[in-house]
Amino acid sequence: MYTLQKILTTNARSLFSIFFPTYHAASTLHSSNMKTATFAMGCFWHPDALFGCQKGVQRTRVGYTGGTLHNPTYRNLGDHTEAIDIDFDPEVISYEDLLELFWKNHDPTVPHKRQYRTAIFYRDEEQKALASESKKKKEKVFKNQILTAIEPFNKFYNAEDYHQKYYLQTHHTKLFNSLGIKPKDLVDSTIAAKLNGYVVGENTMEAFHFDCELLGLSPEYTAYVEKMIAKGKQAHC
Ligand code: MHO
Repeated sequence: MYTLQKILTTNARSLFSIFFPTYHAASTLHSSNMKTATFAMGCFWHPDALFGCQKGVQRTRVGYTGGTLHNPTYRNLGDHTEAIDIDFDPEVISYEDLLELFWKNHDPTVPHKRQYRTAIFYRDEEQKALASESKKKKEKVFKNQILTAIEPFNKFYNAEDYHQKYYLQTHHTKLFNSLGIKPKDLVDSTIAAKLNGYVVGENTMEAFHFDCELLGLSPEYTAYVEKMIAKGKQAHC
């Protein structure tokens, strides 16, 4: 329990996390309504940013899946593929919405080595049906053959900490350090997922302003993120 004295001596961010626990730096999921989607669409840094800042996405992890090697690493990937795990609230963003973003943000007709192949790893029969249906629809839109594999989800291995929220960690160090989040906690942090997307222009100013207060950023960092969004899309893999 927080005593009044503790509340008065605590800093603004901790206060914020008392009132908005889901946005706490290392928040964990309590809602039984959360679902997870898993996609592969090339280098995983960009999808981490793209999905992380969508409304209704609680947290993301980049990692390796779709293969058989135990405990793969970036340097020893075996037969795995770079992928993104997305925890989302289906009442705010649907699996269909996520699929739309998936198709729109890579070219599923271009062949790549297994590390970067295009794939949807479904976690239940409903996701399988929705993924197959949307692939069929997209076949009418794309000129070339869609190469996206639709496979059952098996095991997801988190990538190394330095790959999580890569743009925020690597290119926006001052902002990242100001959050006081340890690299190992980035896979659980909603605020890091959001900011990692906003700093590379993956969502609109309007969406940021909606999130802004909840993110609890100082005016200085709010202005910084606005400047980044105004630059437009900046994610490079
Ligand atoms: N071009 C990037 C790809 C990284 S990605 C996580 C690199 O070689 O560093 O596969």
